[in-house]
Amino acid sequence: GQIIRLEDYRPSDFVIHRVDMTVRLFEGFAEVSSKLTMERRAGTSPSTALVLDGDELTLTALALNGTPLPAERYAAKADELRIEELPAAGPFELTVETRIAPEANTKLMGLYRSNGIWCTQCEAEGFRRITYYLDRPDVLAVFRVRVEADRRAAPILLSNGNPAEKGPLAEGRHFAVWDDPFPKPCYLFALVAGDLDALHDSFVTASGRDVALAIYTEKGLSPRASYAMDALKRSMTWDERRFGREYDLDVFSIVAISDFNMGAMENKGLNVFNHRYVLLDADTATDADYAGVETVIAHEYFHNWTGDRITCRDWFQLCLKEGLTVFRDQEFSADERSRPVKRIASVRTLKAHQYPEDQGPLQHSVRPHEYREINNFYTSTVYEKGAELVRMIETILGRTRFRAGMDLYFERHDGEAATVEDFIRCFEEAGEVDLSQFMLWYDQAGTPTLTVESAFDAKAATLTLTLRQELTRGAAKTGIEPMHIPIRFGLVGPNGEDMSFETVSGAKVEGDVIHLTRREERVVFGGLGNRPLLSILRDFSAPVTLISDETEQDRLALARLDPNPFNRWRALSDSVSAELKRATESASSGSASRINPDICEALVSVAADGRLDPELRAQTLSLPGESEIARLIGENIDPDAVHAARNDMLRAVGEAGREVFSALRAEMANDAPFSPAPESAGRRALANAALEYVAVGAKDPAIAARQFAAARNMTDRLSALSVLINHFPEAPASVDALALFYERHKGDTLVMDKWFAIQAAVPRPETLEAVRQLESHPLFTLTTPNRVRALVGTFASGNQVAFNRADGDGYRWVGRKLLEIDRLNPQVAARVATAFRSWRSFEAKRRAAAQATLEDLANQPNLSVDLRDIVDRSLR
Ligand code: B3K
Ligand code: ZN
Repeated sequence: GQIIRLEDYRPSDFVIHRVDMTVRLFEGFAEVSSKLTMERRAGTSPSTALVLDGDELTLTALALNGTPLPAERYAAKADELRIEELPAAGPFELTVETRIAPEANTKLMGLYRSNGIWCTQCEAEGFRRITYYLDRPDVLAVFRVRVEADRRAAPILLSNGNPAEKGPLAEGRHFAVWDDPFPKPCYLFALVAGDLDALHDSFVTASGRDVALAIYTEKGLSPRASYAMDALKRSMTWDERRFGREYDLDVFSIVAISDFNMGAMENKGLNVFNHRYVLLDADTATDADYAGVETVIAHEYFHNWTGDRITCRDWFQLCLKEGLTVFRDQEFSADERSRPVKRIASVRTLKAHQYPEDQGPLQHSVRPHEYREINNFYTSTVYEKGAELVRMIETILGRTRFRAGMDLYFERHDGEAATVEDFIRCFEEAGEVDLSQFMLWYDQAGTPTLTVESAFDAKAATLTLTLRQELTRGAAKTGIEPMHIPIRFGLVGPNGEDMSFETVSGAKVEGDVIHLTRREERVVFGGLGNRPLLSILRDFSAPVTLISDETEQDRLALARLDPNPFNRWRALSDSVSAELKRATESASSGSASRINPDICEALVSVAADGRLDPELRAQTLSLPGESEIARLIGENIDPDAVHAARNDMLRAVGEAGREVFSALRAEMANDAPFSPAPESAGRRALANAALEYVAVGAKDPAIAARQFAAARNMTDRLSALSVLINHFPEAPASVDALALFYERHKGDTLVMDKWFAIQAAVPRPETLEAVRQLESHPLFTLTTPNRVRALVGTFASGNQVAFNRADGDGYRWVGRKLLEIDRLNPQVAARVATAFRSWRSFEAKRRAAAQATLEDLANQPNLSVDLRDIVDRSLR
């Protein structure tokens, strides 16, 4: 594991124009023959050797222009093929043959087999596990791929691009040839072969081109792909309308695979998905699953332009495709569903995942400067914070100029491997703005703090804001310079309308955006007859930590009056957070405290407000999670106190809103057949939020048990089951429900993942023992990433109380599992290990225990580069 640095980037010595590949699949092995048409790059010295990347490869043949190369001309190692004395100028053909073992590939990178299906995952560096190649994103080539396999084992043979030829071969075998006319880096290569079912459909693009759509699944599961197909077609339409982007091949296929390291992969024309982001129906999937499928389908499809047509020059530019594509999928969901609800959900995700990352030892900038293992940088900083940066550009430019910048980007860089600078330059030109200061957002890590003080002068009729930004963490490495922070705002009058002001001076203000560009600036609004309520950072216009001098009273007033729905939510949720923080502090000091009834009342009245979208009400009612509360406290955290405080609040609100919540459950009930539409999902979300308050308020599992028994869809069933086992873990009703759930769904892999996960999430120390039992359950396996994430991942990242048990046993158990997982699948191990990232913020005893486990891991001789990188950085 060497350190790779952005500053060391230089282009490859050779270029590859085209790749003609034949992959012959057999039981137990595969033969790969790849003919590379390549050339020395102009300016490369004629004596420079060609060094192709490999990873656990065995070379079986090598030829130059059709003639086998003598042994002294090359050196083949598992991780590198070095060839000397290649032609000084002009194209040549290199034929490289390797033999690989997909069945033995437990890392699930390269070509592997999942439930009998041959499939590939090449991003970031998996292609080098298939054949020797220049495995870097700035080497773009056109691919023609021939796949051969036994006709019975693999009636379906797929690769990127358009179908070219197919036909029979001797001995019951057959072949198919695929042609991808768009030059691409090898990380976008894909191959799938197997006995698959398909759901077919079609799409006509804006310019009238016919596209054949297909979603391939394991046998018998294709009916469950219909929502995914619908989401795909909506994504295609949306990208035409919103960004003018049409699809460009004759076919677009998605394959759902059960063993997959992450969510999905945007291979050109042939996306490969973790089946959890494809397969859905009312009986097995929750509303959250439906929303997740819609998002991931859209995300991978949008990559066709932001990722495939325009790719990244090097892996440091990862946010160029990922941040931008997350921004695009968030916009899609906002347009398809409710914009404020989507914004609230995205901000909650950002705070739950990216903020702790940015505030702990795994902190890195959106564009990292160095890495040991690139797969560890597919992080929420690159993805979610990366999306926030794109959103800030839109806020700074306004929607029209932002679109012009995107148009320029597509036009100028189509077919290229670009950089963040290339991207930013398009907006500078199209928007006629200087974004050089804005670039700091890409290179300075950490969450800036934005402090806002306001002073109203009645005599002068002015409101003066003093705005200050501060960035502390990451300072040593990157320096800290003030950034350009766009702050959307409004001055809310007594009747809940935005007041207009007559004059403004100080920092630059454009429309409803203040541009803070210095460490500290003032803004003075004049001509204000009475004191407005300041609604600041509307729609969360910048990813900062906001500290304002607003009072509790101001917040509760804003929660009622602010015309900006996001900030109404923000105001109340900040009150709730402050109260939870206070309650936690008094719980850890052992003193009893009462939850502020005003806050409970405010929550109950939002719940009862029939003018509000049910899903928005559900969002408001959903309290911050325990790790979010812990993050707000920041140091010396006692997770048991956090848990107690959060439960006290649930109970207090449940008691205060007893009638309202019961009435809501009845009002939101729906006899119509299941629909995944956002309106129906919103009603279920509100009803299920109410269920938890009713059950906790009444200290009675019976209501949840009844809902569990009567439920006609997975959302209602799983919500009831979670309330039962989280709040009444010992109750017979809970034990029975868990067993019934198992009996009903034990044949369904995706539902069994839920069954493992909800048990791993039960917030009490005893969950460790439960999880250790589940480890020996016949359905548990360490070789399927989804199952590992469901049990070990949920325990480590989704269960503050049990993972951070005071005796350190939670850490030790996860540490042992990490070693076992690492031997099979380093990427999954590394991902699970990030659960330790906040270890320094716990109280001393836990801190010491976590450190001991991490040090134990660090002292292991045979850790993968992936896991070692996370462990070392966590200890740093
Ligand atoms: N680009 C892939 C992620 C690849 C992860 C490699 N370790 C999926 C996505 O972001 O769309
Ligand atoms: Zn992506």
